Amino acid sequence: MLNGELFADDQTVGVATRTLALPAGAALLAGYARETDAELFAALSAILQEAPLRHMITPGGHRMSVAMSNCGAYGWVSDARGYRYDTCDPVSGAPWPAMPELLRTLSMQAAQSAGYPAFTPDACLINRYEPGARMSLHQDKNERDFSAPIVSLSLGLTATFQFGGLQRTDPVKRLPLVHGDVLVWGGAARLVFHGVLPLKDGVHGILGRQRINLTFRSAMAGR
Ligand code: MD3
Ligand code: FE
Repeated sequence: MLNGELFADDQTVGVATRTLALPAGAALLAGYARETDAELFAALSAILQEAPLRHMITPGGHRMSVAMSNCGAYGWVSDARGYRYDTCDPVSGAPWPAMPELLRTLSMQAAQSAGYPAFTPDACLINRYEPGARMSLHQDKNERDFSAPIVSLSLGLTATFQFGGLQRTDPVKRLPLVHGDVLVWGGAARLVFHGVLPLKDGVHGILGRQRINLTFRSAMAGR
């Protein structure tokens, strides 16, 4: 194919086309995790048995449509008191499950390929989208050190990701995120506004009617 790859679902979008849309500091590793998807899914299932997905409540009192959990030394949590990173799962009171070596290594190797060789994650946020779930435009600012990139891994159904600039009102671009894609957001791209449009219904061969996104973060470095 002249401009990229044929995806398992109905979509054909070239890697070159998707890469062109990205801001400086961001990198797309298209299909990077595809060949390890079965192992990744097994690792994920074990984590979610220990720390089940739940719909967190925003400080404003809204139930998030995305269900979340975490692994690693720190987990991102939201409740009436605000957004923060915590060592323990508020549901069980226990520490978040450890980050499996497979996930840690994958995120570090992806960061290295994208030009961030010093990246070491201490947090992994797990986002589960069912049809209709969405994430409104936001910046990720709860981490201590914005010089560290965020590495994201998409599994399951394709989502439409959108990203803009450093102001909420800046124009946005859209980018399909496909099963196995890894994106690295560092440098000037680290603080851009971004979100995910409502997930379209569909069935994925491994994950069924859902999309799971993992974001690897250096959240509390220095603590
Ligand atoms: C660009 N997650 O968890 S992943 C989030 O698909 C989040 O679940 C989305 O936004 C999802 O905070 C998007 C891609 C991503 C993640 C973090 C970023 C893009 C980013 C941080 C800064 C800039
Ligand atoms: Fe985000």
